Amino acid sequence: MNAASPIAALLEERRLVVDEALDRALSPDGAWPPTIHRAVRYSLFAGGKRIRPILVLLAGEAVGGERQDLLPFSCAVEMVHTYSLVHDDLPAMDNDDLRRGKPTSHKVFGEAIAILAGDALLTRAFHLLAEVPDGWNDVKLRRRITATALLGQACGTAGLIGGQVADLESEGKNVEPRDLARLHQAKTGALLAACVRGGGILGGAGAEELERLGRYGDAVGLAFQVVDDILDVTEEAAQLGKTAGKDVAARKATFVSLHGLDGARAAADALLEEALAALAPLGPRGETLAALAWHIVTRHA
Ligand code: GRG
Repeated sequence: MNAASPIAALLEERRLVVDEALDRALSPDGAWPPTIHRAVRYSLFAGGKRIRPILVLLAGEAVGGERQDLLPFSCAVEMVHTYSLVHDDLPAMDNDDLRRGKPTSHKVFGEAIAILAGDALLTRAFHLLAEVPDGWNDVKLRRRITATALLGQACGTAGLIGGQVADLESEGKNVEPRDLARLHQAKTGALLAACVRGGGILGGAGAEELERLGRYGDAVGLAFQVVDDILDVTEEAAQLGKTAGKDVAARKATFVSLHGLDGARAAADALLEEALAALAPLGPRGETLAALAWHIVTRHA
């Protein structure tokens, strides 16, 4: 992607907004006890792309939502995502040394603090969503509660955790294409889809708009993981900021191992088409989400 392209500028602007909100949502660096706050900030500000919180903002803005109503949910999804990465990198799981271009949390702070940093991020995400200003009306409260429940579902046993369990259990085994799609949808797709639906709900989407956003979120969520599978074999660690070639080394079933590189690219392209078709009736209001879908499918990191 050209750094001067409109989508690059838009992503950079939203990334800065999200980073500032995340900074405000956390205890300061020196808070007691210092180690846990250092560990939380180390992983959260290690240089993630912020795709999930940006999806929340763009989905909410597409239906006329105000940024201040979207930002707490944006921060919460990034906290949940970062927790999942910290825990996924632990020796008991993927046992990785590199994440977001830096040594993983357990390499820097030790395993116990890395586990607790993940726990702290997950806890703070839901704490933040429960912090509502005095004087909120029923409509705002209901939207916040609905989006929060959606996030809880996406990171529970039907989503992130279920997908991670299926992933761990699939290593070295023959996996059917349908089961792989289900695993990917749970491990990766559910959280990304919750970002889009949650953003839509918080932005005040009507039923038809929400249905459109939901279809877009499902397609983009799965496409994100298909592209992740492709990048694992086509890109170097320096580009990815994490160990490359891990899926092959762990004999993991991926879209590439099951369908080949061309098959995986075709699947990603088909999902992009699905996402764009879902947005089409939104007209110009869907343009930034369309650009983000295109960016997700054509990215190199
Ligand atoms: C530990 C409950 C638990 C779940 C772990 C997130 C996860 C499940 C595993 C990490 C490995 C992996 C391939 C996850 C799929 C999701 C994914 C592609 C994560 C990377 O997301 P990016 O590229 O990362 O958005 P940044 O660092 O840019 O935020």
